[in-house]
Amino acid sequence: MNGAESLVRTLVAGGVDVCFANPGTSEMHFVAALDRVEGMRCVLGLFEGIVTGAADGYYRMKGTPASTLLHLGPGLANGLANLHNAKKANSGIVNIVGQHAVYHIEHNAPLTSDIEGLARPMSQWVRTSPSAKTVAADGAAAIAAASGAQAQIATLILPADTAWNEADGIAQVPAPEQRANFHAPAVDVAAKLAKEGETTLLLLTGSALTEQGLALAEQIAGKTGCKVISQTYNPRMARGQGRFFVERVPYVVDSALPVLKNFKNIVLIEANDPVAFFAYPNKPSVLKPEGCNVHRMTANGENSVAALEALASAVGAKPSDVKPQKHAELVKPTGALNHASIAAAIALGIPENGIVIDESITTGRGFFAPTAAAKPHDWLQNMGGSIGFSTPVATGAAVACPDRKVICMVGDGSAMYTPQSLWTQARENLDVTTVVFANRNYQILKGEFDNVGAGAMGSRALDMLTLDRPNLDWVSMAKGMGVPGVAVTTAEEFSKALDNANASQGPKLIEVIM
Ligand SMILES: Cc1ncc(C[n+]2csc(CCOP(=O)(O)OP(=O)(O)O)c2C)c(N)n1
Repeated sequence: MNGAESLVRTLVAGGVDVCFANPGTSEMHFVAALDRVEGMRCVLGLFEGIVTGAADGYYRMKGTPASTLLHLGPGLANGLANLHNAKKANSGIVNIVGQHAVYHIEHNAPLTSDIEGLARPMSQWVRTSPSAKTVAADGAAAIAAASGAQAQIATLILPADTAWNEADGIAQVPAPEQRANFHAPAVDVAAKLAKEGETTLLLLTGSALTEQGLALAEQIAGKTGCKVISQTYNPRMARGQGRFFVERVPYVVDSALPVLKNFKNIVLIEANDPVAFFAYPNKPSVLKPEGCNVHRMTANGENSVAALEALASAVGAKPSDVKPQKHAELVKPTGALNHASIAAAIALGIPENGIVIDESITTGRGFFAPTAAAKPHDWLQNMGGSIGFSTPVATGAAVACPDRKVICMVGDGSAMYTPQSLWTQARENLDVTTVVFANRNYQILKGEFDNVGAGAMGSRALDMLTLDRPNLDWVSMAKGMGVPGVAVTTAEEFSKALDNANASQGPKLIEVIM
């Protein structure tokens, strides 16, 4: 068995049985090993941002890592933006990058580069395997680093000769770290603060946004009167009928400040201290009001559900303390497409147990409240702000959950970063409906131009923020990649297109012309 085969066998034995790949010459022995080893599903992405984003979506839905296969420094570099997003989402990925044979590196061939240097900012764990004898053990260590409570981006660099030379066999994966429990004294402090009622905010993300975590937060809020809000962006949130609806801290600074202004205490449950996405002249970076105390109850990797159970018990909260919530009614929209009618159609179009990937940018800013009473679903957001995240993440989520429908909502500007996802969805027959909001603008940046005080917009500046000349034709692009598409211009047409998409399995695209 050569090194590549020892690695693939170690991956499969260690539970990493999906590999999102875009290989080159230095990875050919890994590719060859796929033919000899049963049990590895290999999914080709036609750009590395698809590969790394898909691995992020896979982890968020499955809770265990997939592997990638990337081609030297440039392949890794193409995938870095979505690795950045995945790292911010605390996703685990076994990120495998090919390298020249060790003896070839000194010759400075065209593809030679500092791969470790490129990997480090977007990986918490980086190792170059020194020989075919060590590849299996290094692969096992990468799996352990990408799994468990503190899942990481683990980049394993695989020189070509370590792949083709003779190996010793496969390696056992060390037991990953278990999710740490929580600190009881931190819960005691949170209990004291929660009892102060509406001047205390529980700020949630991570495992606190599971159905179970939210149900406990709802009981605590019902009993004590404290408020519960989620971070602006969250890796995954359980939402829809029967689940506790929580608002998010608004993205826009001027909207976030009034939401937070009356809190004397913020209890962080995996969440970060609320800060503005960007700095703006004469606006604060820190969004909490002056004098507000921040207390951390749990950090990423800790068991927030167990901590919320302890908090509920400390304040005496029970299921009967839950206060009923009134949600926006679901009504089929008619007439023109606008943010409200689009939201109403989406709310009815989310299928039972659906997975929603949200990169809707300005079109979707108001989607949360109107979709509160949609069928139960999970909602995934971009944690790192690098656009081009959603269609790859949708691809990986669909691979992870073949029995759930994925709805990917994406602005046309964002969708143009990683449109190749559609080809992978067609090839793998993934159940993804991509909804592109074709406003033919970088709409958000028009607002940001004002917000940073850039002055009056002239025609050359405007040209940098518009996507016209020519207009993008999403239905044709989808067709070219094997995905059937339809363009809609009214609310009725949009609802019908969503119903049609839900009526059958497989990838589809809806271009919402705004
Ligand atoms: C990798 C990367 N490049 C550029 C940006 C800056 N940026 C943020 S939003 C945006 C445009 C988004 O346009 P679209 O998806 O059409 O949504 P809209 O603003 O029109 O709602 C750009 C270019 C970014 N966030 N990430």
